[in-house]
Amino acid sequence: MKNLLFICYFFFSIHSLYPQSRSESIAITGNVEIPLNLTIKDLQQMNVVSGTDFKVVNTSGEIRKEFKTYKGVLLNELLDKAKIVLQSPKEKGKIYFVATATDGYTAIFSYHEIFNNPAGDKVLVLFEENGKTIDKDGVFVLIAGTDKITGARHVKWLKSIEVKKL
Ligand SMILES: Nc1nc2c(c(=O)[nH]1)N[C@H]1C(S)=C(S)[C@@H](COP(=O)(O)O)O[C@H]1N2
Ligand SMILES: [Mo]
Repeated sequence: MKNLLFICYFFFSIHSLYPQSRSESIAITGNVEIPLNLTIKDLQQMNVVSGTDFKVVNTSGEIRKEFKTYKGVLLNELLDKAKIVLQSPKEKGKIYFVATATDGYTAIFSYHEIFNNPAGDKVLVLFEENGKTIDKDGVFVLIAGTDKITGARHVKWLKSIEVKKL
């Protein structure tokens, strides 16, 4: 009985440390020529962008979290690597990207927001916060740096980016 209690306690503790399942890779899927499944190692070999002082702000304006430094790769670079399928340039207006986490949390970006607006140069898939791998919030976290309420499209436990067309 004691052993059973101990085992239950052990699994409960692990569960509260990692309430969501962690995805060790990000799948880039959908309307792409080359579907990808990228690990931290893959991202480290791409153009790594570093930044400082990111604040995760919620709808009430409260700072939920702050990281001093971060490292990641631009979403537009990941999408270029996967090569978005376009029959004609006019289709760009119909293309959008769905970032999904292991708990089902979702954020959406449009093609023009990412490739035709300064906002796109601040959308990153992070693999490092404060000089360390991410840990508590999963392996990858997506951020949208020019958002006002940065919490809304701060996607923890990121597992996939889907390229879709209306
Ligand atoms: N995967 C995932 N990411 C998420 C959420 C979530 O429930 N699941 N909550 C969001 C919300 S509502 C906010 S305000 C920010 C900061 O929330 P936190 O303090 O729980 O990290 O993360 C966002 N990212
Ligand atoms: Mo939030």
